[in-house]
Order: sequence, then structure tokens, then C-alpha cells
Amino acid sequence: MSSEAVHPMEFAANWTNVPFILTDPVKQWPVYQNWSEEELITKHAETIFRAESVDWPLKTYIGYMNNNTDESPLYLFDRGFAEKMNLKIDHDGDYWIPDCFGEDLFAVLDDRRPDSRWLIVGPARSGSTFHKDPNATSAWNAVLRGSKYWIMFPASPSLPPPPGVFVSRDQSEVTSPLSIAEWLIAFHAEARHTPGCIEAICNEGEILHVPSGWWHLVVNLEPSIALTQNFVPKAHLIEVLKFLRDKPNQVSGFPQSVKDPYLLFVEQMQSRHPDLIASALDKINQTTNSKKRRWESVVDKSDTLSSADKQFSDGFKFGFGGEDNEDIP
Ligand SMILES: O=C(O)CCC(=O)C(=O)O
Ligand SMILES: [Fe+2]
Repeated sequence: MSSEAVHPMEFAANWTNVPFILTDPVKQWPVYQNWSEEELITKHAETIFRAESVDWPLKTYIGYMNNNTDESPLYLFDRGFAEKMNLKIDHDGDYWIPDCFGEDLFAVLDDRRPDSRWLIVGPARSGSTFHKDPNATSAWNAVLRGSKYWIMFPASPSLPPPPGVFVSRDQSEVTSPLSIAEWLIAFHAEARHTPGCIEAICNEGEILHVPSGWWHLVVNLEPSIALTQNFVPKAHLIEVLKFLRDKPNQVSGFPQSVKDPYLLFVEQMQSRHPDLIASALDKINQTTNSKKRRWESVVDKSDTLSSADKQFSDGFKFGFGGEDNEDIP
């Protein structure tokens, strides 16, 4: 759709849980108009970028990218690109965050926010295996050159993970043992018939919205250059707070100096958006209390059950925790 179709208020009201592609804003960016492999090589041949576990000068990576037949090619995914390339991220700079996504609440963390933007470069066949984005953030992914195939599944703790993806009970480990190509051969057909599945091709000059919590697998259909950014819209504040509070060992990307990301975020929100954080914390406490009450009433009841009934109820209580099947803290 055209970005004029989505005002920040409309995004907040209707679109924060919906993947969509905008066809306009990227085409205005100077980086879209100017960047190509040749242009980047001219300016940054010796600049070091991270490609999975290696740090290579760009000229080495582009050489590899254009001359390999690997099934799962090495993927350039660099979080320090803006500083390395001296980019200005602003309306009068090299590119800017499209207005429609509204305010990013992690901005209150200033330079203590978790990693939030990446330059992504890779040949055809490279891509990202199934994952959810970190810290319950949402994201956008803008294709400057090439095109990407996306397959996505909705955020819902009561739905199983996508076919061929295995998640540990506490969701801390995701195993997708297959490469992208193997997954496509073994599970693509089944996945496309799974309720909730969404597929898209994001073409050059387009930008795709990835809502918080959505599973996604992405594969480059041609050699591609993309920029991505993760953000916290108001509508997902509660999910992000719960993630930081309840899954501290899954929280990622914060500077080492940040010892308690949840506390830091709450404190910064209290000084910059006091009403918003007060009402979010209130809502979280209300659901926690009502879950606790439901839990206590089941445990009370199970004290008075016969031993056969009790066995049943003990087995059953693993799945208990409300519709969304979350653990009770
Ligand atoms: O362009 C891609 O490979 C997708 C990147 C992605 O999903 C991410 O940055 O989280
Ligand atoms: Fe992602």
C-alpha cells in the first residue's frame, strides 16, 4: 500500500499486529537512489563488516557473494554500519524511519537501547531461518536492491511454532535444524496450508512491517541490500515489559553496562512517559493477579479431589494459565 494510506494514528489503531508492505517511503531515501554494490565498493572497499562469524572488508564479502554456489551462503548482517559508513539517519540525511510507525519507545533508553538496526547484504539463497525478533520488538525491513521472499506466522502463545521448528518449553531455545533450502523442500507445502500463514515478496524500494512476536523466515530471491530496524510501538509496550521482566535470560542486545534492562526501561519510561508506563504496569498487575486467583482456586479444588481426579488435575495443570497459556510468575 502507499504510505499516505497509513497515518501514525491509523498504524497504532489498526496495523500494529498486521504484516504489510509500504511501496512509497524507501523510494524517497538517498540510500535507495544511490546505493549499489559498485557504489558501496567504491566508498567502503576496506570497511570491515560482520558476516555471521567473520569480519571481512566489504570487497572480500562482495567478491564471495558474487562467486559462490553455497546452499546457505554467508550473510552480511552488521549492526555498526551507520557509524562505519557515517550515515545520517534523519529526514534531511541518508535515510529516515518512515513516520507511519510512530514513536519508538526504546528511544527513551538513548545509547543504552539494545542493538536496533542492521545492514543486511547477501546473494540469492541467503536469508534468515525462522525466528521471532528480539525482546518482543516489532521491526521494519527495507529492500534497497534485490527482493526477498517472506513467510510469516502470527504471534500467539497458544499456536504451535511453524512446521519444522521446535521450541523448548520456556521458549528460550528455538531449533530449526534444517537450512532454509532443506526447510523449503520438507515443510513449505505444509506451512502454506497452516492457518495464519502469510507469504509476501518485498521488492526493491519496498518496506515490510514485522509485528512483535511473529515468526518469520526470509530468503533473498536475488542479490540483495537491505536495512532493518527494530522498534517498540505503544501498542506492544506490555509485551515488551513482560518479556524484559519474565524472560531475563532471553533478553538480548543490551550494552554490557545495563545490568537490569527491565528496571532501566521502567525508570526511563517513568521520567519520559509517566502516564503510559503507569497504565501499562497497572494492566500487567491486573492480569497477573487474576491469573494467580484462578490458579489458587484450582489448587484449592484439587485438595478436595479423589486421588484419581487429582492425578488428572495434576496432569492438566501444566496447560493451565489462561487462554494464552503463559507461565504464572
Ligand atoms: O532480511 C532478512 O534476512 C530478514 C532479517 C530479519 O528477519 C531480522 O533482521 O530480524
Ligand atoms: Fe527478524
